[in-house]
Amino acid sequence: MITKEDLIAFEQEIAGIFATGVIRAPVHLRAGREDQLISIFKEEEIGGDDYVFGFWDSHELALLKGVPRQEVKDMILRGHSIALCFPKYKVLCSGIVGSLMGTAAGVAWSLRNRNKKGRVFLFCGDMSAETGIFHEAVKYVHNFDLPAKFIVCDNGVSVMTDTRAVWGNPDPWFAGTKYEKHIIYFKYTNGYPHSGLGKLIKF
Ligand SMILES: Cc1ncc(C[n+]2csc(CCOP(=O)(O)OP(=O)(O)O)c2C)c(N)n1
Repeated sequence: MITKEDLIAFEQEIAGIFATGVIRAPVHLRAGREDQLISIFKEEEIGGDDYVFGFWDSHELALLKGVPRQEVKDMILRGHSIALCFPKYKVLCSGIVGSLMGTAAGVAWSLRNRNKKGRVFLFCGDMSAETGIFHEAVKYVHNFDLPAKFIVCDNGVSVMTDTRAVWGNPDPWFAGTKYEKHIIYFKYTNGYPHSGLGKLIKF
C-alpha cells in the first residue's frame, strides 16, 4: 500500500531530477493532497477493474492505482509526465484541459452496457470542473446512473488565476445540486508551482 510518505518522496525525487535538466518536457508536481487521495482510493476501493483518468498532474494517481514506482519514474524521465498512460493498469491521462471527461463517461457507458466489472474515476482540477464538457459528462453519467465518479481537486487556481474570481462565485457550479452524487470534492493548497519548479531549468 502506497503511503503519504511514499507520495511525498516520489514527487521530491522527481523535483530533484527535473532540476538537473535531464527531463526535457514539462513536469507537474503536487503536494498537499496526499491524505485526500489516499482516502479516496481506500474508501472507493479503487482496484484493478477500475479506470482512472487524470490530467497533467497524475504521478500520485498512477502510484495509487498500482503502477510500479519504477515504471512511473521511467515514463516521467522519458518526458511523459504531462500525459501518463498505462493502459495495462487502466490509467489514462492527458495534458489537454477538458479532453477526457467525455471519454470517461463513454467508458462508464460501455462498462454498464457490456455488463463488465469496473468503474470510472476521473480526477481533475477546479478550473477543469468548470468547463462545459465536465458539466455534460457529469449530466450524462447522472442521468443514466453510470458507474463513474468525478473527483475535483480544488487548489483554488487555474495555473495562477483565481478560479472563483473568474466565475464570480465562491462555490463550484455543482455545489448543492443533484450532480454531487457523482462528484467527490476537496480543497488543498499545492506545495509546488502549477508546473515545474518555479525557476528556469536549462536543458
Ligand atoms: C485546452 C488547453 N488549454 C490550456 C491548457 C493550459 N493549462 C494547463 S493546466 C491549466 C489550468 C487548469 O486548472 P485546473 O483545472 O484548476 O488544474 P490544476 O490547477 O489543478 O492544475 C491550463 C489552462 C491546456 N493544457 N489545455
